[in-house]
Amino acid sequence: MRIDIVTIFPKMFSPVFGASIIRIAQVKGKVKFYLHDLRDYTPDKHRKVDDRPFGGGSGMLMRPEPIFNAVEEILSKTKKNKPKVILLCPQGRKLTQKIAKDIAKEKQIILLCGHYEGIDERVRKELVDQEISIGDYVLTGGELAAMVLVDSVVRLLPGVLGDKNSLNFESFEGNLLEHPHYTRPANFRNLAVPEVLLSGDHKKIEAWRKKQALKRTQERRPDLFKKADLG
Ligand code: 9D3
Repeated sequence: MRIDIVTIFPKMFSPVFGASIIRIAQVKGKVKFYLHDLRDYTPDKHRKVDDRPFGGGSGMLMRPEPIFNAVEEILSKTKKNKPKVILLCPQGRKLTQKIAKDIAKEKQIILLCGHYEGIDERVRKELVDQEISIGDYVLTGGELAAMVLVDSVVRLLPGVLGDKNSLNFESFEGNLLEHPHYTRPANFRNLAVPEVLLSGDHKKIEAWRKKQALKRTQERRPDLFKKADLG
């Protein structure tokens, strides 16, 4: 998969893309990132990317011209991939595992990181295919949201994760939270691991885990529990 990112803070991405699964995915050739500094696409020597809103109001907006220039240049080189243009913004659909899975099927995506109070509406109308938010809290810009989206998508690309952590076992797949986990030692500071997990009785362990997962989901995420797969 090819991921183009248009941002005024390209350097924010280096540490995140240079570590863990996202780094491994690049080394394995499963994903390639192209970071584009939005200021490189401004026509003026001040490299200005924002301006005041028509009609008044506080705060600045992102100018349309640099964004159009950036996206059009990327498209002119990669049209054959039919890339989807995704804007990270507070007004978008809230990111879910389903959305991440759908995006993971794309050959190429172009991520636009919003900033300031928002972007000129003509960008949305003409360039953007999909708007995504990562949740109902206020971020400073779209960069961290883009990184969250990238993380959720890249780990779904075929061959990125080993079979060990294969995807079916993950939380949210059956709309259940995970059961409690324990590792060694069996007794840590006089805190014991539940007896059943040491019993070697795999049927009993499975039943215990399922019960714990259901209990947790009911207590913490009643919204998920309603949809849960109650075996
Ligand atoms: C005061 C009104 N705010 C709109 C809800 C203004 C505003 C807040 C934050 C405008 C832009 C931003 C910057 N945030 C993002 O670009 C953003 C975001 C977020 O703030 N929360 C969750 N997901 C996302 S994706 C992009």
